[in-house]
Amino acid sequence: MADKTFLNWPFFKEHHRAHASDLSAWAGSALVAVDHTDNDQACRDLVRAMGDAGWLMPSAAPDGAPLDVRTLCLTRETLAYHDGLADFAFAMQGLGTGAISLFGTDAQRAEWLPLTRKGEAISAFALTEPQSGSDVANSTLTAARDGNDYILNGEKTWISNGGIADVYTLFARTGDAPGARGLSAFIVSADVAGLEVTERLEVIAPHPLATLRFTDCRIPASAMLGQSGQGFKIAMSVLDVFRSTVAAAALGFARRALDEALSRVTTRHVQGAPLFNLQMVQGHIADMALDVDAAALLIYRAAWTKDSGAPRITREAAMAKLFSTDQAQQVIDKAVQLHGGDGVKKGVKVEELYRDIRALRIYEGASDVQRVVIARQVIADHQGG
Ligand code: COS
Repeated sequence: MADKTFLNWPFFKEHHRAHASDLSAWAGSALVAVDHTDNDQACRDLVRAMGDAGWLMPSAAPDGAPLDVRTLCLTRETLAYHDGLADFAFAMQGLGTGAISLFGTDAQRAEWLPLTRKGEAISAFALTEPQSGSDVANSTLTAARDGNDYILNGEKTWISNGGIADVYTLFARTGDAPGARGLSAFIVSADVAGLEVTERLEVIAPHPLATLRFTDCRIPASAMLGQSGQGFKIAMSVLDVFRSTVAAAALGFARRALDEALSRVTTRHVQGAPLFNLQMVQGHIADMALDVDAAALLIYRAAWTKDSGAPRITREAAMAKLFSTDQAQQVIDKAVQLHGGDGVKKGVKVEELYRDIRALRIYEGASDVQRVVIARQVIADHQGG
């Protein structure tokens, strides 16, 4: 039984506690046996089921209100506890439309957000390119102005939901300036002529993932999000919000690993006594519980800070993501170890968690990038102060 006492922390309001409790009850029955055989279909089904049940509503803000980061984090934590693919499906509805929620016009929000919040359209965030993952300012896909249109040419890769998305938030170079200042953000419907999926990528925790090629794709200038040249800042602002939620997903995986480990060490006997009686095992359990609580504190500190009106939570979100994803890996590794041979057996939950956690230390800003972000913020604060 997952520890819920953190919900009593002062970071939360009553509606957050009710949300966590209701979603947990829903997930406990709806996500017990998600069929992962066909991940595209599983994702579509999960988006539809979560949309029907109303759980996608917090993923976007059709009225332009700020996103409730605590609700996003609680949702990802809860879904990840039950099923990694359900968490992925929810997360992408948010990340894929985050720029529309935060920077879209009324008309742009009205076109897509009611659909993605009901699970009637699937969204994706198209930022990474073959030559630019961490170094976003080096993006090369071009959007050239042509009358009232832009023409897109180039490639994006590692695009989650690539191949099944209905709409992409795309970052492209509009040529206004070099580096970070030359990027702009666009809304691109998946049915635009000239957009093709050139490769489907297979990874250790399978989910829809693709490389996309844009060849002379014509999109209206009205598809631009925010102003020309604002793309980098839009991407970073969206990542500020969603990096905390990646941390929350890692926390959900870690909580589940801790629970699985507790079940194991209290029921498995060695030399006539439960494994838990061994002090070495108690040491592992203590370290796991400590990592879980420390991660939760960093995550909900970041989320509460943003919800309290902070314009940027770059440092807080980076700390939450770095610590929570790295430590969740440690927690899950210990859970596998405590399961002995069963820990690496297909179909055993901790084996699935072991695969699920790894990519979270890489996507939406690798651990190394988070260290760079934290160090830059700390030195800027020091010099400013
Ligand atoms: N919010 C708003 N603005 C931001 C910002 C943020 N979180 N972070 C940076 N900016 C602004 C800066 O203030 C700067 O503005 P000015 O030019 O007006 O001063 C501009 O954006 C450029 O910032 P910076 O100089 O820090 O850019 P860098 O090219 O050095 O990039 C890193 C810094 C590496 C931190 C950035 O590229 C990054 O986060 N990379 C990881 C990308 C990622 O997560 N990829 C995964 C894709 S999604 S799976």
